[in-house]
Amino acid sequence: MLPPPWLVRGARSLWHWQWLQLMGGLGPADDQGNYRRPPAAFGEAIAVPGDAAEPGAHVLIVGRSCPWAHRAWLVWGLRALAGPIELVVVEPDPQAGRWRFAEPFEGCGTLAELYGRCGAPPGARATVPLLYSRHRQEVVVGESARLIELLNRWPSTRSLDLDPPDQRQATAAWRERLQHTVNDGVYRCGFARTQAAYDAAEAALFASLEAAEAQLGEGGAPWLSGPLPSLADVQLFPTLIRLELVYAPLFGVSRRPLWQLPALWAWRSRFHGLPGVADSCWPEAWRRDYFGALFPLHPSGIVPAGPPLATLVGSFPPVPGDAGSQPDSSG
Ligand SMILES: N[C@@H](CCC(=O)N[C@@H](CS)C(=O)NCC(=O)O)C(=O)O
Repeated sequence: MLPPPWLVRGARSLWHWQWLQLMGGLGPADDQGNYRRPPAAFGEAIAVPGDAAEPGAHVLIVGRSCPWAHRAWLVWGLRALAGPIELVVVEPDPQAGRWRFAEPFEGCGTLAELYGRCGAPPGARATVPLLYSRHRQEVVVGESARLIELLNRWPSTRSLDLDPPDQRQATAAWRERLQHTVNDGVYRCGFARTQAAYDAAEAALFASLEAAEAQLGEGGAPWLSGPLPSLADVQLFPTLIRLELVYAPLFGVSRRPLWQLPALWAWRSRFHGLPGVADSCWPEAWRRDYFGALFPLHPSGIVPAGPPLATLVGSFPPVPGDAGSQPDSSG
């Protein structure tokens, strides 16, 4: 028998109130219900340190599921920086809602301890990515947009410049647009508190994806800002590679599946094929972390099955027996 309408109404408004409280734990919103990402601690731009080329002097701390960490991981991989910069992958602790080290790092068990030790203001979020100096025992930079610029200038044996001079203006314009409407845009959809907030973020997201599609479409350059890959491509990839796996089902960004944007589909496959990119992709960890940890959006914690990554980065449509239809085992 159905419960009486007054009970359904009461339970719904109580649950909605509780949901708003829980969403407050994920991040702040303005009074219109738009998600507002808090600023990072250690967010200042800095110069390449004098001991940059010294093996093991610096450590890049990342988490597999985090798209902001993924962009730093990509530059580290694309520019072959494993010699001078050690990569440390932290694990999520969904119960405590924080990152922890698999092995104690500089005497710290959690990222929050390391932040505290490095002088982060009390209450600052302990976020990845983070570049740490072992010699100075301090954070070099903890904000991904500045960090990828720094890693692009880091001395490397692979002379790849991801800010090619002839494309600099276009790269900067794309990066600025992507940061707000796409990279943060998917979060602004998923973490919206009201329909209007969601609608605005969703429209801006797809307007940018359609602009990228037009840019890369017929006769366009292979990369977002021109003939060479740039930091703009680096910024777009972590969001687009998570689209079908996480963001469409969890954040509600499914108006246009990527197969309806064929130039972007081809671009994603092309980027995934660059040396150093595939090793940074962990689809099982992405799904486990997002669906398992974002309780207010997915209280059951059940991790749904998703398409194998290989079917998202091959040619379209996937050909049976082709590498593109093999199950992905990297995650
Ligand atoms: N603005 C930061 C955002 C980084 C960020 O929000 N990272 C998330 C993971 S996707 C995190 O570490 N969150 C932990 C927390 O908020 O406690 C950047 O771009 O570096």
